Amino acid sequence: MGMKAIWGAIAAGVISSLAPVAWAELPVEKAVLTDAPLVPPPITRTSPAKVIVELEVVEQQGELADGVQYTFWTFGGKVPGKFIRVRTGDTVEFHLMNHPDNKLPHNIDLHAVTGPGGGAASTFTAPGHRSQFTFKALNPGLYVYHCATAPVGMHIANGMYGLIYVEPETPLPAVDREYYVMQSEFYTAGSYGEKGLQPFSMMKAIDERPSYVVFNGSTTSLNNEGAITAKVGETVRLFVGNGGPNLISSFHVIGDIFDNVYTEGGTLANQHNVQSTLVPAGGSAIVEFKVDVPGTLVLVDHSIFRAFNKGALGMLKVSGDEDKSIYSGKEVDAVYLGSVLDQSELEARRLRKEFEKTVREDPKLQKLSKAILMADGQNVYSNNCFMCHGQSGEGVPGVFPPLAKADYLTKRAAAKNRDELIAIPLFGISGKITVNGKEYDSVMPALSTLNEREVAAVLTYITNSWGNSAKEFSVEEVRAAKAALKDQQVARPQH
Ligand code: HEC
Ligand SMILES: [Cu+2]
Repeated sequence: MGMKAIWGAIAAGVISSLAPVAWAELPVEKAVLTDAPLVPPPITRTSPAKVIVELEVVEQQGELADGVQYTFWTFGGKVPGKFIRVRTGDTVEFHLMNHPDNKLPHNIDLHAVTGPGGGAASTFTAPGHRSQFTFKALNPGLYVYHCATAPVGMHIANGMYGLIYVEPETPLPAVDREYYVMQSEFYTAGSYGEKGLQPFSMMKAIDERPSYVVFNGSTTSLNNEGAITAKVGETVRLFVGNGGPNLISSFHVIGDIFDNVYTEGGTLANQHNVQSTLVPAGGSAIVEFKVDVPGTLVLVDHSIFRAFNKGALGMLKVSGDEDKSIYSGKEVDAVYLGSVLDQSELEARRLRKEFEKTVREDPKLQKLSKAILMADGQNVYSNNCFMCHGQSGEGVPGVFPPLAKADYLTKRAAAKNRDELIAIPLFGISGKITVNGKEYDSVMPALSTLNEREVAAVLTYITNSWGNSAKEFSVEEVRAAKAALKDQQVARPQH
């Protein structure tokens, strides 16, 4: 075709659709893509651009939980996939590359796309190939993208999802911190915590019985070193996604209240002062809050067994100065007998106290005293420790160290000077410690409400349960340790 013929064809509208004249006039830029929990910087442009997005599909093995491996299928090498940020009106030239070492074809359905399959129809790509298509980001909002290759559920269940944020023309108000948090479930053949490389279970996925519910692709992603951070007084915006494939998230941050919620990832801050917000499978939400006091805020799916038994737990560590007018810490801890206790119950309590005292003071009854310490210790444990260390001292992999058959504990319980162990409930413990070969770098707060007898009881209990065994801790031993440790504590950092 000669030059004249080409212009003639354009004029006739024949090949105009192949020659994107308008696009050529737009400034061209390459999208900044980030791995969770990071978000690309806000867009400062005030007019549309042509944005090039290059996303590579990688099938690779990674850690789903401590000692638990999984073959993830990823957009960009991690779960969730890279965060993409464009602006309303932008023309997005999308390149999908399928790594030559991969075994399967993949594609991408971006919920931000107006067009067949959200792009899936144009991006079906075999291993070692690349596809390209272009779309105009017509609607602002926070959108999920995912693979839509059959069996779709399996591709999503293996990790193929992420978020694309289409900024409104008038951006949301500036905040101090923005983070990317995406919930999803994993359906492994083994149950929660079962070690080794875990295959995908189609049966569990169909039955919607996940072994894992996690934030950012593993039980440990958002914990300890992975925790997101902020300083007192700052505003935080979380871009929250839910890859599913099946469950709806009751997203909640323990210890704060959402000042603004952009429900379902839309552009309207349509609710204020919210405790938990629903995030649909294949949907999103934007939440904003100011952090007012220091401490660790805990991100959970408030379908709470998912948080404490399946991994849907993350941390936002807030540093800065206390404000006792907002949060005082515990102010009163006194005996409360209630109004319903009748005289006989009070009498029973008095007798029990008297009995315990007699037992303690009579050397012949010393043997019994351990049994009583154990019983009391079990009580103290279920009121103060089990929520972190587990009902049977099993801990939570990567988050809370175990007490059952824990070398850290048993070694110190057998030592001549057991002050180091006694210090843990009295003053808390933080920083790097190694328990049974696994490193923990977290914070256990001081349990300052426990009296000396309760400390002795709970230490006796944990060092003589679940396969542990040690000499009992007496009240006298705890009292002496407390006195000796008190001076040292002044020098220690407080958490
Ligand atoms: C809020 C959660 C939490 C509570 C409640 C809690 N702990 Fe801990 N505990 C931790 C964390 C986290 C660590 C590890 C700290 C570190 O990494 O330095 C730890 C460490 C320990 C250790 C040393 C490590 C090990 O596994 O042997 C002992 C012993 C211990 N805790 C006992 C207790 C006892 C007894 C109670 C109740 C009186 C208790 N904890 C309550 C979170 C908690
Ligand atoms: Cu796929």
